[in-house]
Amino acid sequence: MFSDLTDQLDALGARLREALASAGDHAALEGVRVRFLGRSGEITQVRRAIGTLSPAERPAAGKAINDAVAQFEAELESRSHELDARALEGELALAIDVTFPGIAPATGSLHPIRRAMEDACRYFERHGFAVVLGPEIETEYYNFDALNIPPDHPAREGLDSFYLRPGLLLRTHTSPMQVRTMQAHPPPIAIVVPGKCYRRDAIDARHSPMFHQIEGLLVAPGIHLGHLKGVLEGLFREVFGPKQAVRFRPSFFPFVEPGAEVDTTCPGCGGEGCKTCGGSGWIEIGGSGMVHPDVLRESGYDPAGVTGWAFGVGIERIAMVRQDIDDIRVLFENDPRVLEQLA
Ligand code: 2NM
Repeated sequence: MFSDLTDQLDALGARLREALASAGDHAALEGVRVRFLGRSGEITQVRRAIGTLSPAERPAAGKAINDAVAQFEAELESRSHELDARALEGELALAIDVTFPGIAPATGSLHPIRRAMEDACRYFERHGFAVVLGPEIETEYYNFDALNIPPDHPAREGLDSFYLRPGLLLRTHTSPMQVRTMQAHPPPIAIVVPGKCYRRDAIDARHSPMFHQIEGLLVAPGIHLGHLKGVLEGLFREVFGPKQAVRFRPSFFPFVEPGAEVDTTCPGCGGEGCKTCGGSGWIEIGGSGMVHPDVLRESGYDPAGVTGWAFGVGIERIAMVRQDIDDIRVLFENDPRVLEQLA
């Protein structure tokens, strides 16, 4: 009887809904589909019952079953979406909360030595000097002979310089590259050579066996110390501030004549006198002079036709004065907390 069929479909629907509610994933859901709507599933048994109905009742019964199957399929589909949605929610719960405050990335910074070196190089490039780099391992010829440093000079001894073998050593200054550049290029020449230098000094607050220098060289007809003073004034204003002055004190270096130590206004006190400058108002920052005729000749230049000056400045000295550091070791220990503070 038709009403029996309706009851059967209703009962089937109720059991299907129960099964759907307890199917927790897609595999379980597929099991439910097979059990109720599969070829040998429960709905097939209901269809078989059509055979017991009168021919007049059969079309309506077929339609009722088909409608029920469509309804069941829709319920399966809806449960499937529900499971997807729940899975997505679970994933989102574990994912990034985009409304949470961000974590600032730890960014590095230039080391104070590198910064001082780049500031100095930038100044010279702006004024038409070429920045030249050279080897840290040099021959005795370029490091000493070509620079008019006599054979009996103490710097030549193994006690003061790092020799790899006789005739070959770690450069003690960057001047060797200046001679190399002069030998390779005719005058006029305007270069700076920044880089690492090595001397066999015991480590203390002011000395490190490896340190950095920037040396400058300007050779052309008519070049004199007045040009040097102006260029150095510009350099110190670039790295220390706008009010720097320059003072020369006569001194001796074998590769220049005359030679002079270079002082600049103490940036710590502006010249008033403080702990940084020992009360004098000046700090010693490098050496300089007119390139010795012997050095020009050895470089292939004619001292009768051109003159030139050269200077050397300690990069660590610049960095220490700028950052108010009183121990050079702070620059080489590379404690990240200190570097962060100096950034
Ligand atoms: C200094 C002091 C004085 C210097 C001389 C030369 C060269 F190669 F042209 F002869 N380069 N650098 C020089 C002169 C360096 O450093 C304290």
